Amino acid sequence: MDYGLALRVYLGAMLASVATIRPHFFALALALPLVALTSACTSADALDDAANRYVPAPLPVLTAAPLTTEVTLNPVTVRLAAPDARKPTDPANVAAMLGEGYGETKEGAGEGYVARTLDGGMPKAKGPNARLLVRFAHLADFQLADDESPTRLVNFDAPSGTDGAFRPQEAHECHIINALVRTVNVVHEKAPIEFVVLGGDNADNAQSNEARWVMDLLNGASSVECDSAADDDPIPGPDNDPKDPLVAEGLKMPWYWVTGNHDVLRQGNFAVTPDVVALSVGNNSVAGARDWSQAGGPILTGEVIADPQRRALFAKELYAMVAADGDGHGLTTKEVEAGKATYTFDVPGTPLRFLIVDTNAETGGANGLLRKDHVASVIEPALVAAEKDGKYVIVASHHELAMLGDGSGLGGSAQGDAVMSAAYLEVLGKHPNVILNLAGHSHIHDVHPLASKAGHTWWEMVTGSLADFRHQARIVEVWDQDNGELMVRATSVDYRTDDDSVSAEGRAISTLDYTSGWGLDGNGTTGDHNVELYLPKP
Ligand SMILES: [Ca+2]
Ligand SMILES: [Ca+2]
Ligand SMILES: [Ca+2]
Ligand SMILES: [Ca+2]
Repeated sequence: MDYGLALRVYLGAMLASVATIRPHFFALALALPLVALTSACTSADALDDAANRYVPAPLPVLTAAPLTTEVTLNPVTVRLAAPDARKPTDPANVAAMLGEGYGETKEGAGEGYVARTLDGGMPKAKGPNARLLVRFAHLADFQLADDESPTRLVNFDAPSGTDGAFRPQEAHECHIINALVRTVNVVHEKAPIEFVVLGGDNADNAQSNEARWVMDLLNGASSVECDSAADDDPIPGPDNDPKDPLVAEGLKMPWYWVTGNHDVLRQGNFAVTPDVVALSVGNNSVAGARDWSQAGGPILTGEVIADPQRRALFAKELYAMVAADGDGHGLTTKEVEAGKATYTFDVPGTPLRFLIVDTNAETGGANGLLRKDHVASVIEPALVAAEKDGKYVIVASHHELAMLGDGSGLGGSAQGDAVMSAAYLEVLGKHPNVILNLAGHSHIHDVHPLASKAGHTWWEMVTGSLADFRHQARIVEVWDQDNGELMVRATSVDYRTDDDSVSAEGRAISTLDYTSGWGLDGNGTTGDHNVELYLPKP
């Protein structure tokens, strides 16, 4: 059966209406056969003995990680105007296209900063005592996937609306995240990065093993193996394929949790229910998952080997996992019990306070959902307290302001108590101390001003994803210009692949996806990536 065709016929109109959320949109067909999927899981003896798995070797110490202001990395072959017809779900197509030169990148000139002011004028000259308040990294949308999971929907992958159902590089994301961590650590050595703020969609499919892998990669671990059920080894030997374990270097600074729709919803769209939990630990793939027992990991439907570690997580269970990990990454029992990862933290020695807002609709749907009670009882009091305490507020959430909705849309249902984008703009805009909104979700670097009716204007910055080419993080600095203004400087950075063949292969394959029109160029346009954003001091 052609699931993609069936899907397009079945939900064609809906496809058109939500195409703007394509990285998050793929799970359309789950409406189909949920109940039939909940068969019993196979016995644990189908899993390999952990003692037989490889012991990975640590990567050599990385010595340099230039920012994109110094050097850019660009695809050699670009054919965005004419998407290639060869589906990247077929490993033979990927191999053929790599052979034709797709996937190659070359270094280009660095790209300087674009200065942007709220009124379009020139920024004022800084004073003699301009001061850096904070330097942090924003890492958005890893979408780290258990690509062998029976809840995957690979057969729905298609250009445009459902192109997030499968990424040919998704198996490599584990090694890509480690490469990114390695890169951020070297950038940090040159100029300290105080902490990392995640962008949400850290995991792809609300699974327990995905969340564990994300945390192990960020924390550091002697072995992380993003390989569920059977221990696969598509290229025999250690350290040479995406299903091999790696030594996770771990970030040299604390990191703060932000929740995305893919962290708490099946495939980013569908509420976790007991049926979904049963399906996640079951052995039946209806819409396609990768089979890494075969060369190149072709797509399999039907019986797969079950793995109890794939269990889908309810939001409270996920937050309990995060809160129990290391320093809790911003979460405490309060957020766990509330089932909402909304919290604040201050940057010591500065007037900066972060307000992390959980914008996810646990009732389903990829768009953001804020409920009146959460705004009135948690968000608004946090804003009032910050103003009283003389703090400048950076609001970080997965969804940008324009991506809030009423909970409807694929997999969701309209909620009567939703605070829509226009209303939330006024909630934030009542407080002149709000200086920056920070978001992910759209997989493209984007920067724009926000203006409330109350007369407050500030910046919103969206960071592209680490799942898709160009796989860039942002390094963000906030400066007091000593002239009555603040300046937010954002610098994109590509992950380094030195001595790391698996993450290099991941980039090549994702570039191929990009060149064939099956993905996005997450770089936005000039003025959206390397930027200096000026605004008056509150
Ligand atoms: Ca795709
Ligand atoms: Ca496996
Ligand atoms: Ca393996
Ligand atoms: Ca191997």
